[in-house]
Amino acid sequence: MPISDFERYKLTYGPSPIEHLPRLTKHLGGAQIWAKREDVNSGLAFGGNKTRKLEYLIPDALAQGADTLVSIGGYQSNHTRQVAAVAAKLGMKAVLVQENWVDWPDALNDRVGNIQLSRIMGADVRLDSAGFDIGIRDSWKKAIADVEAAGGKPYPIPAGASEHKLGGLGFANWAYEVQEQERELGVFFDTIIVCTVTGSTHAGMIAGFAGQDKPRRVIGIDASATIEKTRDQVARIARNTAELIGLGRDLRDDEITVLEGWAGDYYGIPVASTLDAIHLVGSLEGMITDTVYEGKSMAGLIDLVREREIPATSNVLFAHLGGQLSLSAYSALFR
Ligand code: 1AC
Repeated sequence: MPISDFERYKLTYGPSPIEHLPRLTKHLGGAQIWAKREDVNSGLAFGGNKTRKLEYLIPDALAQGADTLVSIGGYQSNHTRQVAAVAAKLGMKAVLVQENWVDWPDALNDRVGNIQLSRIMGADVRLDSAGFDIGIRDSWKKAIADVEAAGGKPYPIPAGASEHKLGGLGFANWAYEVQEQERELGVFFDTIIVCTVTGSTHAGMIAGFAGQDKPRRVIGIDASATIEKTRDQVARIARNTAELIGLGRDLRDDEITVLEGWAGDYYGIPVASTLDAIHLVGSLEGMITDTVYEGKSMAGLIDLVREREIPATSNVLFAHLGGQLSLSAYSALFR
């Protein structure tokens, strides 16, 4: 059925703003660069891309009579922070498995930033020593079973909401929101740049844009450093989402692009290009990006624009997904 027929529980302010980045555009000397700001999309603990996805999961959770959202991520997961906020707002409980996804030596990595906010919002935060993996984890299944054993009604939400059947809908709808904003702005964004790790943000966009008349490039920049897993996951979720919203055809392989080259060796560990990108957009535009997600996708955008892989005639839309709340765990890099 069309995306407009899916039930949506409003957690965001409405369409997220799109703004031109004139100083960054001038500095790079090529394509026009714009940003769509999911980092300011909601008042719920600073929002972000997962808040938009949760708008489509919450009606299902409520219909099932769930009382506890059970999810998983790294210590500095933005996703689990947004799950905690939504649970608090709806008077539900949140159980969050927080794995040691990033081998990062900051002594406050499991105390500041996202995880601090989740604790403030009353979530049951369970630290787990397991490392990074975007797949389904036993620790999460155990947390779901624990809630059931205690007489609760869990609603399972996998990492990033990505492996959830409705996880792609939030960003399929984003594609239609962009189309509407293009009409108002009188601009067509021929290229979209988005950070991709667990995949459903990028996959949802691919499915949503595939149903529109004018073709455009939706470029995912890998930040997982496990590129094959991310590519497979994006393709699978994009195809499932396309079917769910009634696209009526299979997605072509050339509609699914995940580029590597900016993740470094590990998820969550910034490299020189990440830090350069963070400083550049911060100093030119006052726009804050982070070491895990948007610093890496912005580094990709900068290179693609500079190298004219994205032509100078293009209008590029950078999807800011709101990863910056982990920055305080990386303070040593910004002294
Ligand atoms: C990896 C899903 C992810 C997060 O914030 O936990 N983006």
